[in-house]
Amino acid sequence: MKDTKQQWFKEAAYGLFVHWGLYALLAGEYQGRRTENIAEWIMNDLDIPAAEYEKLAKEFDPKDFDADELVRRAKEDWGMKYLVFTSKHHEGFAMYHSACSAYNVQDASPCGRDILKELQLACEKYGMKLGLYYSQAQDWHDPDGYMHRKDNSGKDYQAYLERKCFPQLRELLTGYGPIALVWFDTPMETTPKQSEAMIKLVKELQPDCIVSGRIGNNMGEYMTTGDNFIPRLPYEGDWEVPATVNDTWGFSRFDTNWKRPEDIIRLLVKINGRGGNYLLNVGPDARGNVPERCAEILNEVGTYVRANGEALFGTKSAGVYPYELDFAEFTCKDHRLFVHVFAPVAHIDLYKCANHVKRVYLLETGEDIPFERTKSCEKDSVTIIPLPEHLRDRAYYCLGLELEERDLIFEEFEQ
Ligand code: FHN
Repeated sequence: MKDTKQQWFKEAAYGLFVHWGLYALLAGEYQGRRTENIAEWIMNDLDIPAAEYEKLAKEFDPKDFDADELVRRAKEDWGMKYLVFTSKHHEGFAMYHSACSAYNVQDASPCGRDILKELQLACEKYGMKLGLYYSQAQDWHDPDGYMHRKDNSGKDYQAYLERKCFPQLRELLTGYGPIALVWFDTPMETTPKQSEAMIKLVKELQPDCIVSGRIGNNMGEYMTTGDNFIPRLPYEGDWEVPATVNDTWGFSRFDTNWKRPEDIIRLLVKINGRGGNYLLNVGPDARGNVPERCAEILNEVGTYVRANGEALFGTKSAGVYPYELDFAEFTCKDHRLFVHVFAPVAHIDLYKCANHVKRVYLLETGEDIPFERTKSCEKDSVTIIPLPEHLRDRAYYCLGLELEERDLIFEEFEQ
């Protein structure tokens, strides 16, 4: 079972992924050709030669980027507990001031700023955990870094690791304060020995820094699901779903396939209810702005998160409730069951929950809601919660049930 041994991660529930790099300048299109894949992959997918792609650095000048404002929004408006930033994505460009590669945001672009340093300071100010995405195997700029579905023969990956990956990890873990986690990604041909060496380096420099599931070789300290994939059942141990609000990670001016705020709230609750964390992405544009629609969606989700934080942060897996309910999802804590209600209903009948319910309340106000515990004709335990008038036409609110027992007790199917 995966165990990060870090309480903050177990309780975090909801985090912000930030994918930002030179690809934001192309925004999904290069010389009139649109990529059909995620925007940050454009260099690989449209076969842009490294010598051409690197010229983008000369145009990168994100005058609007305000690290303080981004972190403030993530913390205060969106209700997130940690932030993971692409310090170097597959394109190979370091979004921090790297001494071991001149291909970095401070030295190679008119931007001339250390973006990561700005984020670090903002995270410290707002009490936000800072994690770093680092693409350890794919590096499309380095002749020895892997590409995807291209000819990688003749590449000396070990040389790449020693020349760029390890030194950059060292810089990242010594120059930017406490790093909560390193979000390795796409291990490709990384051997167990190489994964081990990366972990050793991380732990030597920062023993509390967590290593993501994508380190490869099943050596991660938590399970990272596939992108936008949710395990159907609760998963024991620590885990996280990396996910997008539209379909791309890096900014694309063509991708307007935004999820609805309601869908995101449901996904968050589903993931938390199965014991995982939701790491939701924004892809700022080349000037450093989060797309407006994306921010609006996160604001709306944030309203739910802030009103119902008690039922999200620090929750544990709610197990498998025996019945399919289309209007609700559960999260839980010791002595608490939380019912997140997603559609207007007149009453909630919780069949087969054998816990002794002591109190039912509306999370957002603390208002007591009357309820009745009884047995059905089939002798199932039932808690019946007739909803007060003012809730009957509402959706997207949460009820808390105080339980005598620490854990949930669901009855089996038997006749
Ligand atoms: O290739 C990357 C992709 O660009 C993005 O960073 C996601 C985030 O989980 N990870 C990889 C694909 O799984």
